[in-house]
Amino acid sequence: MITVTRPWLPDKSRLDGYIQSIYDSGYITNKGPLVQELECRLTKYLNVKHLILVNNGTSALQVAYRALGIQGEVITTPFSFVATSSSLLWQDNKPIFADIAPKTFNISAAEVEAKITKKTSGIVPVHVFGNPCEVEAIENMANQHDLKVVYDGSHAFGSQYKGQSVLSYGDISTLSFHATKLFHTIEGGAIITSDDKLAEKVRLMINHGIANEESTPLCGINAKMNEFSAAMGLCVLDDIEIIKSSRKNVWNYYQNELEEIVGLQQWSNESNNNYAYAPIILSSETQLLKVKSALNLNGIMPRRYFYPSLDNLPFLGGNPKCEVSNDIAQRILCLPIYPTLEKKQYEQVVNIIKSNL
Ligand code: T4K
Repeated sequence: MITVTRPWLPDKSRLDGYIQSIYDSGYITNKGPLVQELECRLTKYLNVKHLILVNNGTSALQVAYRALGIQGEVITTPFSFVATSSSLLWQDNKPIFADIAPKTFNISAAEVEAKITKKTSGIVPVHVFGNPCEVEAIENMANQHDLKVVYDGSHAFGSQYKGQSVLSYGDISTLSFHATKLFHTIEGGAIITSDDKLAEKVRLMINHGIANEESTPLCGINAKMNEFSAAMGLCVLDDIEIIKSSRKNVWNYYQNELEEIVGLQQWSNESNNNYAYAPIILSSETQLLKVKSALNLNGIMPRRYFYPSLDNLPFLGGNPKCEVSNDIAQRILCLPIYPTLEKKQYEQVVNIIKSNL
C-alpha cells in the first residue's frame, strides 16, 4: 500500500546510541539532556530566537493562546486540520472564520481585516502545507488593532520567507512534530518566539507553572517533551537534508507532470517550499472522487486534507459559510510524498491521475 505519508525512521543503531544514553543517565523526562540538546540544535537550524519543545502541536497552540492572554473572539482559517480551531474552542475562545485565498489556500489578509471587531482578541493564521501566509499585511493589521498573532506553523518546518524562517513571525509560531510530519519526534511540537519574557513564561507554563522546588509563580500545565521523543528528533534532524531532497524530487516530478492538467498551490517568489505536502486541485468533486477511487483500487491512499472545511463541523458552526474554503476542500487531494517513495510508485500515481481526468 502507498499511503499519503510514512514517518522517516532513522538508522536504528544511531537511535540505540541515544536510548543507551537515556538508560545511562536515568533521565527520561522533565527537561532532560536530550530535550535540551534538541532545543539547541533546532534553534540554530531554524535560526529562531527561542524554541521550546512540547509534547504535541495541539498543546503548543493551547499554551500559546494562554501565554498571550488571548481570550474572546479569534480570527482563524476554516481550511486547516481541526486542531487549529478545536484548540481555540478548548481554551474557551470563539473561532471566527475568515475565508482563504483561492490560489495559496492561506487565510486572506483582506478577509481577516473585514472580520476584526472590538471583540477580537487575536489572529491564528496557518501556513497551509508550509506555504507562508501574508505575514507583513497580518503584522500591520495586528499592530494597528493591538491584536496578538499566533501562527499555526505545524506544516512550516524549514519554510522560508525572504530568506528567513517564516516561524520567526508573529508573537508566537507553533510547530507539530507528529510522526506524519517532515521533521518528527513521534509525537511532539514546539513554541517559537523572539520575546525573552514570553519564552520564560512559556517554559514555566509547560512545566505546571513550577520554577523550582519552592516556587510555582503561575498556573501551568504539563506539556513537556520526553527524552525518547527527543532521541528520535535528534536522529531525524541528522537526516534532514536527505529527507528534504528526496521529498523535493517527488514534488518536482508531480509538478512537471501535472501542472498543465490540475491546479497546484501557489507559492510567492519570496517563499521557499519545504515539500511537506503535495496537494492537487481537481476540476470538481466528482472528478476528485473518480481519481481517488482509481488510486485506491491500486492500493494508493491519497488524503483529502482538509475536508470538510471546518465551518461545517457541528461544534464550529454559527459562522457564515466560507465559499472559497468549501470549494477548495471539495476538490483537493494530497498525493503521497515521503522520502522512501520509489520513482516507479510516484510515476504510477501520475499515470493513474492522467488516465482518470
Ligand atoms: N495544526 C495543524 C495545521 C495540523 O496539521 C496539525 C496536525 C495540528 C495543528 C496538531 O498537531 P499535533 O497535535 O497532531 O502534533 C495527521 C496527524 O495526526 C496530525 O498531526 C496532522 N496535523 C494531520 C494533518 O495529519 P491523520 O488523521 O491524517 O493521521 P493518520 O494516522 O491517518 O496518518 C496518515 C497516514 O500516515 C496513514 O495513512 C499511514 C501513515 N502513517 C501514520 C502514522 C501515524 C504511518 O505510516 N505510520 C504512522 O505511525 O492526521
